[in-house]
Amino acid sequence: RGSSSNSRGALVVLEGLDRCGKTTQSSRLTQYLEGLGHSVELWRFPDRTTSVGQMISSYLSNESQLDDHTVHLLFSANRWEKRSLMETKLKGGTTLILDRYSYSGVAFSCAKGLDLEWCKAPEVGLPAPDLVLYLEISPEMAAERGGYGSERYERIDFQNKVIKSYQVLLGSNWQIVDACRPMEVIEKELQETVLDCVKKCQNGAPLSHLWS
Ligand code: FDM
Repeated sequence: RGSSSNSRGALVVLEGLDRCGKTTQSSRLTQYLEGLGHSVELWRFPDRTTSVGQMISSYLSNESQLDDHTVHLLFSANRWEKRSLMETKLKGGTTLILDRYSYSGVAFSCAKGLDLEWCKAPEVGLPAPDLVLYLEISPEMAAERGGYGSERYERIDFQNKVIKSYQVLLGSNWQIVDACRPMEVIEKELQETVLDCVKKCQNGAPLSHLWS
């Protein structure tokens, strides 16, 4: 597949508030691309399977307490420990669909009051996504979808702060997707956008690094 010698997989990130539909949409998107014969993998951050990921997981479920800065750096370390595999996969032609990435890292920590530039710094040098799909929904509507669970950040007041910090991060490779619409409508829209992006990367669009 792909005509250019610089052909590679695309790095596509789904972002948004808790319960915006990211997880459903990212797995449907993966199935869609697989169905078209593309090499594609679905990853999620935090990756709770590593030892760093287990520390994060116990923090999120309130089983442990950590300083805000410390947990921020753990989330970042959890991406760095996957960096080399991420780049290998992309160079090998596999498209990666990521359920959350550095934008969650910065948005959630800033919502706690940490400094924006401080939060962005440890992410510098990670592979930059070719496309960020931001699934936009109000915290109230998200909460109605079966209600928030018991994890640390699942509160409406906090989610409102997260929205504000996401807005600061918005860049030219972002697509804002109205996530209040029926699942199938959103799915169709994402398919078209992502397919375009996959083709660009097959044609050799260079991979860049954060924060670009
Ligand atoms: N989260 C996620 C962060 O605070 N920082 C990060 O870097 C990442 C990737 O962890 F509330 C938050 C966002 C969410 C929580 O995410 C767990 P999932 O998608 O529910 O596993």
